[in-house]
Amino acid sequence: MVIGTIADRLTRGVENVTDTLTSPFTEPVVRLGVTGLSRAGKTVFITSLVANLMDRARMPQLLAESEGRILAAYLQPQPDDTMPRFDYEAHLGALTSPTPHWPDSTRAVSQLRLSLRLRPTGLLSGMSGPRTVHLDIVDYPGEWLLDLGLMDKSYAEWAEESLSRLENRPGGADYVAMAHAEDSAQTLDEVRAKALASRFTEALHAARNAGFSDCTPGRFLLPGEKEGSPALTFAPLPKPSDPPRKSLWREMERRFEAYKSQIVKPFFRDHFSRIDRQVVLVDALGAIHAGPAAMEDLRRTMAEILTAFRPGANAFLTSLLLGKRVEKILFAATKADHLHHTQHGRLTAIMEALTRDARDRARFAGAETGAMSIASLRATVEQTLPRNGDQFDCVRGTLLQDDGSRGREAAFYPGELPEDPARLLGPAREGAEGWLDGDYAIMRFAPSRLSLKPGEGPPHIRLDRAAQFLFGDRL
Ligand SMILES: Nc1nc2c(ncn2[C@@H]2O[C@H](COP(=O)(O)OP(=O)(O)OP(=O)(O)O)[C@@H](O)[C@H]2O)c(=O)[nH]1
Ligand SMILES: [Mg+2]
Repeated sequence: MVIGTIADRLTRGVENVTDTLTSPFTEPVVRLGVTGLSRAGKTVFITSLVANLMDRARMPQLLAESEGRILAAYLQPQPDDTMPRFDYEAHLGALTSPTPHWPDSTRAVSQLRLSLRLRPTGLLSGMSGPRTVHLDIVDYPGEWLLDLGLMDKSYAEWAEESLSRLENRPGGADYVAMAHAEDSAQTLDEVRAKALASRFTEALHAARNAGFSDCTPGRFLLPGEKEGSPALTFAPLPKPSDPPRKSLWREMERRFEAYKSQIVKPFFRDHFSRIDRQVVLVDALGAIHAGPAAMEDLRRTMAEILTAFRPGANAFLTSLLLGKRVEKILFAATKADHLHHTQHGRLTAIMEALTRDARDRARFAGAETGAMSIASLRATVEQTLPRNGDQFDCVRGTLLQDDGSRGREAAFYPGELPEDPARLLGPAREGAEGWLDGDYAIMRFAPSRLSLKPGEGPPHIRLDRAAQFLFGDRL
């Protein structure tokens, strides 16, 4: 255990040294992390960002582009042999096909390297040739960050906490009863272990669906490629007085430790700790539509996820990062094309309020933070329509049917977001059942059919500003 920790530190230390030693001579790399809860819009964000960096006519707010300094952008082979490549071509294919559709849900970490050739700036610009900056974009599920809290816990501690939490949650009592009925001092029986793990997973899903966010282990909700392995086949059990070796309890303990060391730790060590810039995507509109409970859950989950960006809060992470930190974090409310632009400012204010605690802490840790409302792929156009003597600022697009097919075109008015975010966050915190000021509707729009001119990427809202905030200073 101790040896493992020391060895980890050494490897990380050596990596840091080589990074700084070679950086003046090799080409600089910016590692951009893209995260968010499931369905927040990560895949569409990365796909559209890359497409718009390759064809930049829609990126005027990216300074290097407006100053004419980007000479070329091209995809490179994957720098990490062990990480799956982000399937850019398939996702872009879905969005730009003659019957465009949203890309499939993704379940694990993946990465893509985009390289930019830049005209040099500064005093020596006349004397040196173009330089290259590599942008490594890493897509990973926000749910995985919830596991950070497990690293400083033993199995016995975690099991006790989990059981007492589950007791009062919908769908939890059944599992707790099952766990207490189990004689965990008996020798492990794999069939029992599997049954416990699967009932426990069901209980976590039920809690999650009922709006609870602290549902660890995160991989039980989003398993990634390790689904079914022993490290994912454990569950919390009360500790018997003196559990013998090879007993069910001891085996669960061993698997919990394996989960930490073989699943959680490699993710933080190999991927998370190397991120320089981070964008956190949030489907705030979806939560507003779903009501106060969903909004409050989103706020709590975000606060929990974002402790990962406050390294001092966790001993494990502190030892891994060795002082390195994320330099910039952007909190972006996605799918802003569901709103007329006159409401984007309000959505941004809600986003800021939603992540206020977390942003204050991140700032304290030295990272620059920002909030924005964006649409990675604009699926609507704006339209103002008269109704009952009033004017309504609507958006118009092709509706997406429940079966996923394209429906008719329609104009849609989502309701008016309050100017003061407290009008939403206050009732949410207090457990209100519905919004006071009426409902916020949401439609699912299908991506529009695109007819792009040469040099044009897919239509978006503020993706260029997001790019400028995240890595514009490095170009
Ligand atoms: N209108 C609109 N909808 C969007 C936009 N971005 C994402 N969506 C919607 O949100 C859904 C989820 O987007 P993804 O990019 O797949 O989200 P994700 O975070 O990668 O989801 P997982 O891979 O399941 O974790 C899409 O299928 C779209 O319906 C956008 O810019 N505009
Ligand atoms: Mg995805």
